[in-house]
Amino acid sequence: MEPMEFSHASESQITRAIVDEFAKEFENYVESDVIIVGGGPAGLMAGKELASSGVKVLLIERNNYLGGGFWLGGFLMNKLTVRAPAERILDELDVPYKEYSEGLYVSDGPHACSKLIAAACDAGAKILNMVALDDVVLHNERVRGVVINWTPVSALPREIAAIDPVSLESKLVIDATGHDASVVKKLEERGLIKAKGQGAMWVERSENLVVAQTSELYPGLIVTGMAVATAYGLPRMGPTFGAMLVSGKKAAELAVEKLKL
Ligand code: 48F
Repeated sequence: MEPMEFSHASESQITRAIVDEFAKEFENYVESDVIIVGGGPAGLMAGKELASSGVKVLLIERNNYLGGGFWLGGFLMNKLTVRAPAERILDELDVPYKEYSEGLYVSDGPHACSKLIAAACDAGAKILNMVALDDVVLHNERVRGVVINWTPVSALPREIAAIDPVSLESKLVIDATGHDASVVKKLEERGLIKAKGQGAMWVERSENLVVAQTSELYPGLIVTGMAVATAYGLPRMGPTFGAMLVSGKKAAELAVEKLKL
């Protein structure tokens, strides 16, 4: 490699670049069309589809990394499965896969996950990671946004970190928090809905039902992915991800329809 010298930038310029750009973007996304809570396969897929349709969409993820359970597939083995016809979504994302048996496809978790993250970002979905849902904004029996705090703050006991969160407004919120169904639980705490909790493993039943029941659970709140199973009492499905991708797509389609009303 040729000898090279990096361009000049002082320490203060680097700090200013980060602060300026973050502040501008954060201010812009204080109001969005859709806020997605949770950056696993369902949330990322919904984010990609919404951004591709021109919707202003912000995705909040409490971890530093995006992707949820999509990185590792099953049993720490870096392989994930999808069943037909969800391999078509892997095609759309340009993810390589192998047909293991008729209608059952296997792919590498890191490859599939990084392609999905890149697709959501390329489409224009904005991401706030290390940010956790603290509560929902609720006006006149409709979800109007989310209350958030930095994950390190929300992870500390209240007695040593009494730091108030901030609120972000949106026309719709999507709960894509997986098994936790964190947004749904905030409504349940107030007695507004009753989450049924997940049933035991039954992959064939679960995948179809999760997609079928991806819906607006409460005015202003759409559920997708495994949060659907927790909300509606559906069986678990384990390390197969077709329903997560298809449910994320369906959640985005529902949101686009509702934004038109
Ligand atoms: O768990 P996760 O991957 O949910 P999903 O998209 O997919 C489920 C599958 O991974 C798998 C399965 C079937 O294939 O059974 O488990 O439904 O991703 C959920 C994301 O939401 C984040 C969490 O860190 C993860 O990345 N999350 C959960 N609670 C919060 C949150 C919260 N309160 N605030 C912000 N992010």
